[in-house]
Amino acid sequence: MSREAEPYRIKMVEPLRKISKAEREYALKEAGYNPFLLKAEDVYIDLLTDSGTGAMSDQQWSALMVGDEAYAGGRSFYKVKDAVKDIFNYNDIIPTHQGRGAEQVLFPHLIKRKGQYVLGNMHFDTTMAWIELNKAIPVNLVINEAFATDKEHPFKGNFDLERLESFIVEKGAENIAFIIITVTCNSAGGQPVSMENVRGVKGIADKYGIKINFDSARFAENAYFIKQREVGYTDRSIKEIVREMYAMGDFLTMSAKKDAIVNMGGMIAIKNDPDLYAAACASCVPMEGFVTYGGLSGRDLECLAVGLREGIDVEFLESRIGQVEYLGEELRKRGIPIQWPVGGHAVFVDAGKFLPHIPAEQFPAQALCNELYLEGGVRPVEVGSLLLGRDPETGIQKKAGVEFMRLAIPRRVYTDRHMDVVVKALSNIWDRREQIKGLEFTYEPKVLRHFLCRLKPTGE
Ligand code: P61
Repeated sequence: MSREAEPYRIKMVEPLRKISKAEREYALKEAGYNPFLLKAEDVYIDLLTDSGTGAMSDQQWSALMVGDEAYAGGRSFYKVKDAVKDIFNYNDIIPTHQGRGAEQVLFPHLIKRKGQYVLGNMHFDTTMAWIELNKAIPVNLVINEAFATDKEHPFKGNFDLERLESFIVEKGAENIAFIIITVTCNSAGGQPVSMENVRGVKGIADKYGIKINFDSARFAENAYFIKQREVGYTDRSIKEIVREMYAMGDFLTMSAKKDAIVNMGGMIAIKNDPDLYAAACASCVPMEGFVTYGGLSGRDLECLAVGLREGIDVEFLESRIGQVEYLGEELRKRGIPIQWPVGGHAVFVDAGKFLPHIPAEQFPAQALCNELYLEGGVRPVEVGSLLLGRDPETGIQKKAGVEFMRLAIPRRVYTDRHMDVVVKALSNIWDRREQIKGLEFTYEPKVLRHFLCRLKPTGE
């Protein structure tokens, strides 16, 4: 694959430190075999997440200085509002401190009663948590190809439209609170949703009078894949693709820490529904803050307005997704099983296939995360049964479609040489994979347990 060089040069650097293997062993044990509990200083290459970990540009850092810190009606709010109108063509915004803040404020206005369903391609964990906390039931209706990691498919984030419609017919449209289209589909491996599929979802939603929310953390990466892979979009700009797509939705929730390249921030945007906007505003004030800052300082909003525009730059997207592809291809060449094609923000390693001797309830992907830390000082994250948790009603462990270890690449932060370190470390583990053990709990919190749980290797 031939790639252009990065469309930027580096103006500021941050030193990295690599501790010894003995120190890593000690640190991991102290962290209860849960990489979330490691000190970041003890990590060499941090691929836990692409969320809030990107490098801001000189334009963003200088925008910080002109932030308007007025409590109400600040200038910086209007810059974000203008950027959202320009890129998404949605009229109203409510800033929030991050993506889950947006979910917390908006979802109670969409879920009318206990037991309603929220239909998604695949809900991310915090989204699922907010749906469940509002006493609704999240349902995933992604196509089966999403779980066939070695099967080529350009849009593995797509909804299974037949299952979507038959679910609505079976349960009754009045029992569906709303639909969420997550772009890209994080839990399936950062996999995109095609424009054609969004059109299909919109057709069904209109037929049954159901509203559509876009979970928009990686909206620009999704648009880039449409430009690359979908017939008729090659010559369209990223903004044109985003506008066409969002014309089919009613509102959006966004974690701005991903494609909008800020360290903290999120928002709700509403296309054209003054009543919903008014209701969400009324909740925002006690939960997040006044409606023109919603948990963010004026300087955060300034950076966000700039980041939204930088995030849709096609040369940047080409370089960013090119780096993720580079990592994926190097691993695949060595026979390491990954979700293929790779997603926009991360390479997802199929840990179930990597460690077939470890059963799901002993969390093979978490075991692989730990091993990669021990081997190379690299910190990935588990996206499998540990993250999925238990059924809130029965307490039974849910089983993930695929046990993924995610290598999420922060934006504009690491070079390809860092990717080579990851490839080497994972290849070394591949050669001795039979020796790796599963894990069991020593402490298991009830909600979103993966963040704070403690584990130990089985039999130790
Ligand atoms: C991530 F380990 N994602 O991918 P907030 N929607 C979507 C997300 O990807 C998302 C949110 C909403 C993270 C952060 C993260 O167990 C974890 O700004 C598609 O994080 O509130 C977040 O946005 C929520 C990492 C979240 C985790 C939960 O890394």
